[in-house]
Amino acid sequence: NGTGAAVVEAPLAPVNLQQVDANDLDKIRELGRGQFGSVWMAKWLGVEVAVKELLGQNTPRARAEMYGEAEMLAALRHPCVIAIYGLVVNQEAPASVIEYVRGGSLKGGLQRLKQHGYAARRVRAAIALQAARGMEYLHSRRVVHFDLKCDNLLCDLRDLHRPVVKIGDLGLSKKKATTFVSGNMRGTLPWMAPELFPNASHLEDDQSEDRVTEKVDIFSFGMCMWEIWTLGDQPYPGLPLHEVFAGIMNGSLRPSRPPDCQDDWMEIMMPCWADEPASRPSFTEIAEALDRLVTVYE
Ligand code: ACK
Repeated sequence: NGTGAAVVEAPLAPVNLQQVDANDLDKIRELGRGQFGSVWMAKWLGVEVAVKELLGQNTPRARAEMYGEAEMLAALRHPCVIAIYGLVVNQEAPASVIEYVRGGSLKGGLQRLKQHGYAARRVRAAIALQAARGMEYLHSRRVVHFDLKCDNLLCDLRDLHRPVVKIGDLGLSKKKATTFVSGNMRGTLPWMAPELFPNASHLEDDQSEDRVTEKVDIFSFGMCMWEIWTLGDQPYPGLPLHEVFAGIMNGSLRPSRPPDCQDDWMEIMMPCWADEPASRPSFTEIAEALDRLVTVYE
């Protein structure tokens, strides 16, 4: 540019986050791969951590997304929300260093409980309660998750008297601005609230945008409660995606009552799926109801 000054390439790593030296990280084993890259169990100066590494699509856009998630996590602190420790910047693949949760995804944790034939109601209520508390906190900080599902929750279920559940993946979360910009699909289909679909049924475009609020997470939470009760079943097995899409949008499709599902569980879960977002409960209400259930099921 003629001035001799270095051209700064956007995006920059957030400055308020600890910079982790790649040489201090001892990668132990790969936990899994997502679209974005891979997750490792590692030791950072001897302490167990999880490292989320960008691979393949190490583009400015992917980096911006990772930094955005890291920055958002750094501003949050709650026992039911994963903690971030820092960012690795001195290696080719950018990576974030986050809290390691021993049981991995809640989806997997639930399915392991099912394999072991374990299904105490109280445990399920306690698991749902922790997820609701984490979400209550996110909403109190005006963060909307947009992709809440048991795959994106982390758990430690070694002690079933005190199960640990944390909101684990904020890749799609956004601080809710007063005006919401939509247009691209966000979320995972069977978990997505009807107002998230483009051209939602009878609504005008700008009307449907107004309808996208934090209540989309409540709809998804209802799906999580269904996953928790069924110990990790997949909603609508075998139903073609276009039918799921149409059914959620026109309100005719909601998960059926799981066999043996208690009325008091249904009474918390069903209102989450109200067509009208404003009719859905808040996470505070859900958490209070689940808290009572934990005691009732004792
Ligand atoms: O079910 P899993 O073992 O739990 O498979 C996925 C995999 O990495 C890819 O996302 C696991 N995972 C992700 N983040 C963490 C974390 N912070 N602690 C422990 N496991 C994690 C997840």
